[in-house]
This record gives sequence, C-alpha cells and structure tokens, in this order.
Amino acid sequence: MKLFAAITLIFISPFYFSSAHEGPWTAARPDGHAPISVMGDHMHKMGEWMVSYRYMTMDMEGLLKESNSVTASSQLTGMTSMVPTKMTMDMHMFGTMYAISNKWTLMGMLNYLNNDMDMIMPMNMSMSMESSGIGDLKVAGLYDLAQWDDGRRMHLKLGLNLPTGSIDEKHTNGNTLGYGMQLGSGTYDFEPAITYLGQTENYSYGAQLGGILRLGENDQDYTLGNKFEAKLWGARKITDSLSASAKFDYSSQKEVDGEDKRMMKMMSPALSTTSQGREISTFGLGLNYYFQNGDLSGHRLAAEWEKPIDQKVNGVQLEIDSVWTLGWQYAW
Ligand SMILES: [Cu+2]
Repeated sequence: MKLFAAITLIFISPFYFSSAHEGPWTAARPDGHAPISVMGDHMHKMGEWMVSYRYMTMDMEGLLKESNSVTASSQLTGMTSMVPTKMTMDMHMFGTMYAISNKWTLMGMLNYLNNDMDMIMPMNMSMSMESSGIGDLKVAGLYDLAQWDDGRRMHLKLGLNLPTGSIDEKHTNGNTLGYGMQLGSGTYDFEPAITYLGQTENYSYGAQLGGILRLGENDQDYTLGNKFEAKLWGARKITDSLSASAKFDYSSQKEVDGEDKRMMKMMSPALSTTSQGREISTFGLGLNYYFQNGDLSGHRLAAEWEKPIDQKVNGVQLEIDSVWTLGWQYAW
C-alpha cells in the first residue's frame, strides 16, 4: 500500500519542480477532467451542458474474513448454509451537467445495475443469483469556492441520493437477496465532497474528500453504513488530446445499522448486517482522450483500471479483485 501511495506521489511530484501555468484552470485539455471513476471532479462555465455515459464493472472473488483470506467451505459451519464465492457488478451510469452560473453547476446521474453472485452450499452444491434494474438517482450542486490565476481551483459538492433503486430484490425462490445485491440504499443520503484541482503546462493533479451520510432509515428498517472517501490523482498530458493518470483511493464504509427482517441473517454472510462495508485502498491507472477538432470536437473517451492494494472487510465478505471504468463525455 505504501509503495502505491509513493508511486502516486512520484507521479504528481513534478508540480514541486515545474511552475504552474499562466491563467485560470481550464477544461480544454485531456486532463481537464479527472480519471473517469471520479465523480463531480469538474465544473462548467455558465450555460454549458454535458452528457456522459460510464460503464463500470467490478469483479469480486474469494473470501476475506477481515483482512485474511479464508476458504468458502471453512465458513459453512453452524447455521451458515450459503457462502458467496464470486460476484460481478456491472453499472451503466447516465449523467448530465448544466452550469446555471459560473458559481453553480448542477448535475444528475442515474444508474442501471446488474449484479451476479455465486454461492456454495453444503455437499458442494452451488447456486447463482441475479438482480438488475434502475439504481438510485443522484442530484448535486457544485459550488465554486475559489479560483487562482495559476491553474488551481477548489469547489464544493452538495449531493443528494434519492432512493429510486429497489431494496426488494428477490431470488427466483422468493427469498430476499442480500444487502449487496439490492439496487439502492432505500434512504435519502447526503453526499458532500470537496475537490481541489491544479494544472501546470503538462501535468495536473487533484484531491477529493467526500462522504455518504445516510439520512434516516429505509422502509425495511435498516440503514447502510456511512462512507468516507479520499482520492488523490495526478495526470500527465502526453499530447493535446491524450493524458495518462495515476490515482490513489481510500474509502471506509461502516456495517449496516438496523436489519432487514426478511433476511435470515444466520444463513449467510451476504444476509448478515455485520458483514457489510469495508475499508479499502486502491491504485488506479487511466487514460483520457479529448477530441479537440473535427466532427467529434468536444467529445471525450476515458478508461481506468483500479486494483485494490489493501482491504479489510467487516465480518466475512468477497474480496474486490479489480474495477474497470469506461466513459464517454460530451460538452457543448
Ligand atoms: Cu461535466
């Protein structure tokens, strides 16, 4: 973990040796947007629109008990009769941004999710479960806090998660699926963040601190854990259209508070409130491509690969193996 943090720092260290660029921060370069997995990283100029689509796929495989690997079969004890072995979460994210002034940019995002989970049971039997549908709707206002003449700026995000995603997803046998297979939080959540950006002639960097604060309980009498997240990234402009980035991300999410009474929590860690939430650090590598001229002027394509370098789950949970995010953005 320290090694990857060091790599990220080395990546952004050219800032300490090269002078910042003249004039204010600009979006008109490939690294004018953060690595594609970062949300709410940039603002727009008054009257500007942006639409975006992101595809994110997360692979989880193998079990962790806190930070130690354990076999699935070793967890089939007592009342526990179903243990997850593998999960894939695919997310399609549709976003839009509009700047109502130079101080405020509004954004909205709706996700479509597809979750697949494999479980093992005693006697080597296995089972697959699936859930898919619309997730929670997220709206946010980005407020410009400060802009300096040397390419640095800072903004605040005030986000709200609206519980449009289902928390009633069931297996084909009628049993309610576990917390991780549900499509929404079921609660209104406050999602604030603060972002600091900087640019030099050929480099850029950013830092974002954010969180998810659940407001109240959902209609099944539980609340997903609050989350804290810190991101630090640096990017190098390779050409006027292409940049490469490195990112370090730390997040921590608490276990579930309350309990969904439809789930038989003794049966599986997936149904247990104490086996939800984790602390994880990831390292990410990304590419941003920005079309500056021609018919595709204003379009952007980006890809990012993230790999955990350290993770500690609450209770017993699947280990996150890797995350890919691919995105398209168009501003006018
Ligand atoms: Cu935008």
